[in-house]
Amino acid sequence: MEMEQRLRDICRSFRIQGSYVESELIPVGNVNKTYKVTYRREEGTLKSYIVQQVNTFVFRKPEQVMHNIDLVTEHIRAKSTEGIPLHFHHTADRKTYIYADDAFWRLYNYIPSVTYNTCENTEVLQHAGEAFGRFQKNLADFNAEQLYETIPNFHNTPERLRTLFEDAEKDPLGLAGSVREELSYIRSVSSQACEMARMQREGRLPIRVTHNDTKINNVLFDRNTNRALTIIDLDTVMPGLVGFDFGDAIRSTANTSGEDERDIKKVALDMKKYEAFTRGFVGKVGASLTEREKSTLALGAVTMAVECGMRFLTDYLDGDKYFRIRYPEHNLARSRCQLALAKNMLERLDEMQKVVEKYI
Ligand code: GN1
Ligand code: MG
Repeated sequence: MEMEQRLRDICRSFRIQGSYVESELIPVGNVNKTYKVTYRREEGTLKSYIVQQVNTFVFRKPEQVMHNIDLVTEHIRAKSTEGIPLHFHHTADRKTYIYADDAFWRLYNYIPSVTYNTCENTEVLQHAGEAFGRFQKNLADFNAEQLYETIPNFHNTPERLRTLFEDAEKDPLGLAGSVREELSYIRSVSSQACEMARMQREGRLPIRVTHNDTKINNVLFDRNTNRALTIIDLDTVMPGLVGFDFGDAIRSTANTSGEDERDIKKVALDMKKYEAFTRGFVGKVGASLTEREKSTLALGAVTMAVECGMRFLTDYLDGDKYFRIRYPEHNLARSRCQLALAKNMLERLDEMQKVVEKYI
């Protein structure tokens, strides 16, 4: 009851019209707390909203997160012709958030839909690729300098590499000896993994708006047609490289196994899934990319797999403080899986790039 009153007060702050009907906690995500709240409008129809409490431990500057989200969603909403755009409601003083009882809240439109954590269906994967490609395309004319870097150095691969080797050197838990093989593999591919960061530094790749969490479970699909309706979880929208958004999607969805498969013999790039996502993504955004961007998409997938492998390994060496684990060596297993995937992709890089070119 107490929570219900709180949600009603929040809805009033966001100027929701009609009478309150019900609310429910939606058990999604590991970071924020999400509620679906339903109102009956004056004419009798029901309308639902997502009311979300943002985790301010993870997002230390939530106003900056909302600044980014507000600009990006309004830009997309102004031109969107496909799907259903996200719409963050504003308060009377034009803010997309409120503080209530020391918590940080926001409210956006509820979109009836279905989501997938993993996906074998290549048609759905193509639709996911189209959704992320459309996101890029809609933001191709958006000046990324307007955005805050809400998590500094998020995809600064050389910095991630430095951190890993520094932590392996300090070795607070005495684990470095057991991961020598992984460290030496990472060193052997570090130049390739840092190549895109180098190009970025030298101004050879344009800075765009990137989503930075391009997993398939962040796409809402139409229940009946399986077409993508919108992309959610915009908390990490920041300036970045298009190849990283593409690459993170490939790393997470086009693996023959899960992200943390312990039997690395099972880990490889699934070429069918890769082709399906690529077809959708490149088909939507390919024409608005520079030649160099196009030529680095496949490398972006390798980069993201190595970088993710480094992040998991760093967290393992540091005592699992960042990623939630389900068993003691979970981060090590995740790291090995990502590195095995990177290895397989590096062997097939030309083949991967050919698929990109096929759909440009
Ligand atoms: C984290 O928590 P989740 O699944 O949204 C991480 C991503 C990693 C992913 C790996 C803000 O995302 O960068 O790719 O784990 N997000 C952040 O599973 O660090
Ligand atoms: Mg996320």
